[in-house]
Amino acid sequence: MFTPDTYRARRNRLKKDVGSGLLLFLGNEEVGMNYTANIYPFRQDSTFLYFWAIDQPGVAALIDIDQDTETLFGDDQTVTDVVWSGPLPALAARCAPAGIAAHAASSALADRLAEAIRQGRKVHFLAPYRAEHNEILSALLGLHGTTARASRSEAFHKAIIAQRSYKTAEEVADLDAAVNVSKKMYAAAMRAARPGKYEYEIVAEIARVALAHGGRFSFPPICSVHGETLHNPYYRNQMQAGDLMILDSGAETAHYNASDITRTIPIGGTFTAQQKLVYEMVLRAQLAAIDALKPGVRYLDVHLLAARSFATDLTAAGLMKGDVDEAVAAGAHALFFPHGLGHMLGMDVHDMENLEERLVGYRPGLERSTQFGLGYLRLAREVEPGFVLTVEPGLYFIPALIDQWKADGTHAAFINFAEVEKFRDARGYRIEDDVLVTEGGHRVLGQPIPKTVADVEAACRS
Ligand SMILES: [Mn+2]
Repeated sequence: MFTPDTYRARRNRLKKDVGSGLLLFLGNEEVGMNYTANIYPFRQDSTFLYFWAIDQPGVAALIDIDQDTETLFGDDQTVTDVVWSGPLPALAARCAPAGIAAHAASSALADRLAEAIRQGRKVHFLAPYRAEHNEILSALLGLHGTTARASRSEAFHKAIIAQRSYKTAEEVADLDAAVNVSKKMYAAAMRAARPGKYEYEIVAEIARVALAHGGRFSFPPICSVHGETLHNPYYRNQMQAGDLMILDSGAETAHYNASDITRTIPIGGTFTAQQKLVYEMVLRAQLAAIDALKPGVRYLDVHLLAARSFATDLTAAGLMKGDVDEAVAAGAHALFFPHGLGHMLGMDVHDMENLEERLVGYRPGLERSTQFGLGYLRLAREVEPGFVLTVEPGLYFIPALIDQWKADGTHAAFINFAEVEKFRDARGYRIEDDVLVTEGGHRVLGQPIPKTVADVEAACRS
């Protein structure tokens, strides 16, 4: 996607920001699903792609900041590899796209690291999110009595976050492209979501669109008429007229950028009066939250703005009572809105989550809340131009949670449980778009995807 100069500049900035020592990057390996040769779809680590541009398993890279060297480690294929997997460029050729100066056999990495450790030099590495990386790091670095996660380099994490948080014009263009694939996915889903169909038939429709654009899903879609279950990749419910389907899905482009979009779709093409009432509360909260986005605004405050919008509307509808600000401060709205407003988006659908949300979405002096609901907010810090994030408020009627709060009297001063009972079977509603923070404010990425009641109903009937 980029020229070798871009990758060199990214690595040079990294060296400058971390300052000294060695930077170790592990590419991802193939992982067996039920036996070694039957693998999960291979996905390279996003940080590895960002700095080294190599989308194949079996490679690692090392930067020696003090000696100003960069080395790619890997092995050329054997003839047997070629028989099964076809020919790949030699390791030397794989260095070219990212302008990597030197390469060596995989076996040389352990020696290089052992020498650095003997000399008492600092080897920076990232917290592993795969079990095999934990093992590889332990073996390479001789981590005794500690996990690789515990001894990861926070300085390395921070230096990567300092680059990946700010999307360049080229990256934004690719994120726009990802949302435009989503637009087609949602057009297909809204056309196909008819009474009598199964959820998996909708997933099949959107998979076809994602694959037909040379990419794939950016995460396993949530597609459910039980949207009140927040993560629900079940797909086996048959949809009935009057049901409401939450579809939360995304496309990954051929250049590894993700979209993450949610729409709530009436099965049969028309929202009932109660569904329309709740849906429009979510739409109002989402539009207000998007409208508030500009440089310097804390995303925590945008989350709370959405929460106040919900509390205001739910109070007007009789489901909540008392003072709106007090209700939100207490967290009473989380009975209906138990998750965060959104998260960073980029090459990862929860961008850089492996580098620790505390470092990506929070900062010293702004720590994560322990309150139910607010504690799930992944992004709270001030947003800046170049940030791409999701805005995804939702309202949910979760019978188990309603029953527990009612039995315990939780926030009884703010919740009108008798009225909530009338919405017991109203299920889940969420609307999500992807937004770029700009110097002047914000821009919703991609071409618009239907989200007013009238536009969604029209798309479902087309
Ligand atoms: Mn999301």
